[in-house]
Amino acid sequence: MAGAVLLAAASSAPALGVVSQGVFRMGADASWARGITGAATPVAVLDQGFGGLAESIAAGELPPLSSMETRSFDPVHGLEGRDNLGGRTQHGTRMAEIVHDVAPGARLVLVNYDDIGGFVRAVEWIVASGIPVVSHSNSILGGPFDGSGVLAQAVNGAAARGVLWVNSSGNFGERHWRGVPGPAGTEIPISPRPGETMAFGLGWSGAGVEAVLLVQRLRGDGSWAEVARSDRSRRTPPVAVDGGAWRLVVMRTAGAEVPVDVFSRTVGFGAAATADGSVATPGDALGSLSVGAVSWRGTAPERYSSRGPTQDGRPKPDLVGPTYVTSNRLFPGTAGTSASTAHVAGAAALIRDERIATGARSDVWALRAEILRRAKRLDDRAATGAGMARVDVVRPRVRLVVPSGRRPVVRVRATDAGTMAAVELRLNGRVMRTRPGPTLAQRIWLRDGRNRIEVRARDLAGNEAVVRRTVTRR
Ligand SMILES: [Ca+2]
Ligand SMILES: [Ca+2]
Repeated sequence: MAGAVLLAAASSAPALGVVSQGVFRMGADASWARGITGAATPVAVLDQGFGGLAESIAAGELPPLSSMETRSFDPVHGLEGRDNLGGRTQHGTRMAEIVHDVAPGARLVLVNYDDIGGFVRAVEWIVASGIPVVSHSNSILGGPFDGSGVLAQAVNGAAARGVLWVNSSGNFGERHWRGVPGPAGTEIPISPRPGETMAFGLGWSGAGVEAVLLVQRLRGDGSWAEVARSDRSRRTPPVAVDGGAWRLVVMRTAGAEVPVDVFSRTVGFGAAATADGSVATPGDALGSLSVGAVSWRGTAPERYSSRGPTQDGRPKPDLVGPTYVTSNRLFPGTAGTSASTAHVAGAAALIRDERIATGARSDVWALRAEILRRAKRLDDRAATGAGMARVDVVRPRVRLVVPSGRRPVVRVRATDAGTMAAVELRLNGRVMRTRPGPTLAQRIWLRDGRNRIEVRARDLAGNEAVVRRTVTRR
């Protein structure tokens, strides 16, 4: 009978979820091996909407609703919310799935908001609830982008009260323009596709300066008609494109000549785009741990990944996280700095738990410093900051066996608490064999005298062990 009950329970249990490749890239599994899963660190996933939540839970990609907490600051659409363009969205659900993949023991608190007012109320609620880590993968395109805007101040306030705020730097590397517009206006060419919905924002630093952004469409008579313009929030409403030729005009209407940043939610700026300074807000906040994007397979930052400096000259992002991952098999290839941010928030929960377990300080500044210290340095520091986020910073252990004789079969076995990437065998400086995974066996021909054998073993988090041995044959 017990067997039958067990069988019934197993067949009605949710299917096992898929785990993001970014988990292994960061070496989160090395923490799991020590029993660290984030159980001591609740994580708030703050987003605009959590569509598809029930389906995700049913698929085993999120815990049951009874073991999560939810809170909505969208009075119209509730937790389901709407995205920046007013559409239905599953964005928050994807982000929660990633945090859950990285830190499966962390209690998830799903919080959504509709706009700036809702964002500020959500931040206050998160701080009052004592949640130590926030994953926020969104940007607002109305500036300033110098860390002094309303959202940035809310984030700074949360950080000052003990919250590690992890924020996407944004996907605006090719959707950002910077220039000094005159009172007559400066044109920014755009080529939207029919069916696309556009939205834009702009920002500047400096008291007394005012600027406006116009969205214009070409008329049949060759003149330009205004379709939309930025409002006091320094954003345009969404504009649906039904064909035709379009352009933007950015115009300074008051104050000194200062650089103005223009951001686009969807259409790219092509050759007119400026990658530098493409961090929107609140990724610009001093109190934000801002995250750029690198494919989990590589080390080069994605072209779209926003990079600093901020309008006031500070470097951002602070680090990068893995992206283009699958955290739910129905949605392969979740991309952008969004996915990277959720990975880093999950990693923060694991690292905080480790610090608690070892009696180390677990406050926001100690935690932030350790996350940055553990990052794997990459090229292009302007786009990658301290480097690729990782949990595992321990090198693999390597066992190398070289039997006697002139033509021995050399055996290598690497062990690691994380996941092994590859082992490589060199003889007298030449690569003899490279194998994915932890083991390698290779017959080698030894020459008279001294032979140098070298093994390199690398885990997926990029920690490399090098073992060298000299063998002499006569
Ligand atoms: Ca998953
Ligand atoms: Ca390792």
